[in-house]
Amino acid sequence: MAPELWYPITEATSRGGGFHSPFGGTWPDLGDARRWCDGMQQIGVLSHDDAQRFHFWIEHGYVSLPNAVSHAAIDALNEAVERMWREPDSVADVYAETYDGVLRVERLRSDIRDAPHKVLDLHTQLAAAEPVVFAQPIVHFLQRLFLRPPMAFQSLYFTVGTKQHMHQDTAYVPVNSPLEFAGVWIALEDVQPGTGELQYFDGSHRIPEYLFEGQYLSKRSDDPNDEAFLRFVYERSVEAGCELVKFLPKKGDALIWHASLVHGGSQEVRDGSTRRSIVTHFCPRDVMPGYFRDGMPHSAITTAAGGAAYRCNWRHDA
Ligand SMILES: O=C(O)CCC(=O)C(=O)O
Repeated sequence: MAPELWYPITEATSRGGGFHSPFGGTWPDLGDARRWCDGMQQIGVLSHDDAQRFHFWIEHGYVSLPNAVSHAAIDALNEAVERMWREPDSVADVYAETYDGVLRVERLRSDIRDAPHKVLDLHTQLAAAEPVVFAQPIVHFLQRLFLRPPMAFQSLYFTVGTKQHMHQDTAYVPVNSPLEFAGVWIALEDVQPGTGELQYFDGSHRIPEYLFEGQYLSKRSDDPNDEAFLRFVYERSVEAGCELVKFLPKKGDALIWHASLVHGGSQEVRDGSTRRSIVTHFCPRDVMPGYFRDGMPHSAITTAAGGAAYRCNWRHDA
């Protein structure tokens, strides 16, 4: 008689393991991510501390890395930025986004300093930004998140609080794999309450997705209307019971967040207060920022962090 080869699987180990989102993501976005995390620790791809951080990321949508960047590196960057404001022509290609009612991208000028602004892409323009943006603990985490080399592609330097509404970066930071990127926020001074501190909804990377035009995670850059999106992500985060957390880091601390984490700048900004910080978006080297699409001119991709990472930026002048 033929042996009975069929047997029922009563306790499936895998639950299918697909991504939470139809747009994919990084491995912690897999339904089975905790198994991957434990397995990668067992074979030495992740250390005990790495695995702890990823278990936290899977649930909360961010990690904080205390003392990720040395004070010496930050002082050098802050000094280089001061020099840049004094002599804007000494830096080849620095642009700032200004928003006095109308949003503009302009070549850096000293008078922009006193108006609301974000300085763009210092990660490619100032040598002093390299040891900050590509600090080892940050690159280490991103390599393990992407499981390939990270590439810095869009950075913003802030002197004062942004008062930016609570949002998900997916709307404004298009890449050709829409959930394969992360935001890295580095404190360039101790952040005090009342300075427009960064805030985020803990766990909001898992709220339902808002689709622009019924199909995209990112908003068209020529569409000024994002009110419905902003209301949606705020209300869904509150409904999901996500706690609103204010980030009060010390100089050198970093926060890395999931592309879908709802975050923004607190609206309370004391007159004259500063909150020096730099935010950089990173994707894997083989993923392309939106500005590489459709034949847009872009700057070259170059290696950083001794070959452990890459960088690129949008060529505003092209
Ligand atoms: O630093 C802030 O206040 C907000 C930054 C932010 O929301 C972003 O860069 O996406």
